[in-house]
Amino acid sequence: MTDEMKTQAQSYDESQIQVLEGLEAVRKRPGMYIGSTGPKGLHHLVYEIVDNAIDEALAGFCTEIQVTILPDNVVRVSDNGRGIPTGIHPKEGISAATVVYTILHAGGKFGGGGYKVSGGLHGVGASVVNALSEWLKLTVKDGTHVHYQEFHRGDYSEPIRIIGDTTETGTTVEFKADPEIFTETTEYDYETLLKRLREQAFLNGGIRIIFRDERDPENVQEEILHYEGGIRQFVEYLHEKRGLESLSKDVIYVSGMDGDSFAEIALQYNDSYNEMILSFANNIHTADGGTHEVGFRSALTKVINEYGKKFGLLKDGTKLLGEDVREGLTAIISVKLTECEFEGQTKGRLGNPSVRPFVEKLVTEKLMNYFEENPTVARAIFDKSLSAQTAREAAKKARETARRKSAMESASLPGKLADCSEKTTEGTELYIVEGDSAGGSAKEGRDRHYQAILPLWGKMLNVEKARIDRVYGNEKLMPVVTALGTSIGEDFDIEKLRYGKVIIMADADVDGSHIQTLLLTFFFRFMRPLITNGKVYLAQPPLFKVSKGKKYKYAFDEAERDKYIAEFADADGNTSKVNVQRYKGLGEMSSEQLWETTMNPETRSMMRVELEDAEKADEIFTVLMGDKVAPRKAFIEKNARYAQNLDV
Ligand code: 1YM
Repeated sequence: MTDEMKTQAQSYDESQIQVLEGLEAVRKRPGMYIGSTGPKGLHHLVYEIVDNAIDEALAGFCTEIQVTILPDNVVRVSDNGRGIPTGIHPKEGISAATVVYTILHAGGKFGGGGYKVSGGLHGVGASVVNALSEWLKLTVKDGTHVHYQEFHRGDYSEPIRIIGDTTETGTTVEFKADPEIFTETTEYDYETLLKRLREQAFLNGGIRIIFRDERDPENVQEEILHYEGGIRQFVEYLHEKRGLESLSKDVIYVSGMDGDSFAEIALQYNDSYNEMILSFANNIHTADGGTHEVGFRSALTKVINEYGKKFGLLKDGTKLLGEDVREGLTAIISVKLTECEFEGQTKGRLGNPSVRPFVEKLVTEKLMNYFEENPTVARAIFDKSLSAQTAREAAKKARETARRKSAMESASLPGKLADCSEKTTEGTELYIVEGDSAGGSAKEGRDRHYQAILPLWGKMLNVEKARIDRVYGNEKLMPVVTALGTSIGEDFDIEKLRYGKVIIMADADVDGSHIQTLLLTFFFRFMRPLITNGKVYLAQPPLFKVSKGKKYKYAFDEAERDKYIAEFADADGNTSKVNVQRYKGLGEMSSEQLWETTMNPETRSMMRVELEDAEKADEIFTVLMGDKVAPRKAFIEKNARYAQNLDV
């Protein structure tokens, strides 16, 4: 051995020890590095690797990224960048590529220059993915050679080596998540990955991401995500997907720099009453907003008010509020900073103080210019805001009337409500029941001590097509509001909820799911904390009664029905004495049956409505309850499973 070889071998051993200690920490507390070891953490592995490829694209060296889910949930990420450097790292004495994949926090320290723009949950990157993978294979092409190295749970037995020649450049990583770590599941969800990759393609306009799912060889899926228009196309995509009509043809786009900080904003108004502002900092979604969003909002309010003042269009002495100018707005805000400060419990809020005045000034100046150059669009936006203001004032009047009325009638409950005798909320339940006949059975069957029944009938207001002023005084919805006691919108107060649980009981048919969806839309838009506090449930009435003689069982789907038929069959499999009754509606059940199957807390099964993803839920409600048929049809065809079993 030469002296040089000796020192190399020595530092190789030293790095090996360091590697094992570092990666051992990751395997001991994976949650600290990837947030969780559930599905979220699993998908995070892919994002970490993809982020490195996106960084390379942002540095201007890579144009295409391929992400493929292979059979057995192996993931392959490949880019056509420069390839991770493979030369000996001066400090560690081993290949830089090996350092990146084995030493914690290695990622951004090399190279320098330019900002590290993308980055996952904690930006620790490749070595964390390696530590949490059963195996990982790294291939680097540097235009001359193909370099290759393999790892097992972050550890390696052979250094990186040359396995061939090439004229190409790029990096390919293939890995299999470790089932010892991801005990819940190692299966990737196509839609989850697609959504995130699409988002990255919009945020980094021009990059081409090719996403493939090859897990089922019979049914390979491929999606090419390539948007030259960047976040402008993101806004168009969000409108199209929801079947929303835009107020003007063009998406408004502004961008600018302040020192090393970059900000860009794309916005467009649509014909709905909802606002959707999605903000990002260094390509990370800031779900709880932050300084970039605050800057944008105040600029928007200011510019539209200025416009009104300039042309004398504002009603005397009034001002448009933020909520007025954001009605029907879809906006994407993306900032890229050298250093992001993320705040809050889930690190979902951007904290950097200087970003607020930067974005505010940028949007104010550029939007003012835009309004001057595009007077027709400016006027349409102003008029829309003004109509929102008018509606807000009407809602205020309606609210005051509703308040005065309820004060006068001192909590007079709806006539149709059969209240429970228990006066505290403890253990009490309100059943909202479709139809008078089912309501009758429910009233008879219930435990009147703690179960209240509110029957609903007839066609209900679709709140997706109405503003709050129409909810006040609506004869179908107001009984629900009064029975719950909480009021709606800004006035909503969960402390005033009169029951412990709110249970929607509807037929298991098309009309039933329609009424269920209408009520959920209403709760989602006007009483959202009712859902986020886990107060809303869906009753699960059985579909079949399978009986033989005096024995019977209730079945909640076809599979269960067939199971019970088989159970009740004679020893020789004869089912001629088995009787199957199909319930077409709640009204067909006797009050005893309804109690036994759907209302008795000891025996019933219910679904709790949870809000896993408010953005997704928003989309579902817009598409399902909005007035465009084509996107709804597409949605239902694609999500037949979800549409039947709405789990918002
Ligand atoms: C499939 C994942 O990791 N691509 C990738 C990573 C790097 C580079 C190029 C790269 C970066 C730099 C210089 C630099 C990384 N290199 C490093 C480190 N794709 C993927 N493509 N040359 C190449 O940042 O200066 C870390 S990531 F540290 F080795 F330079």
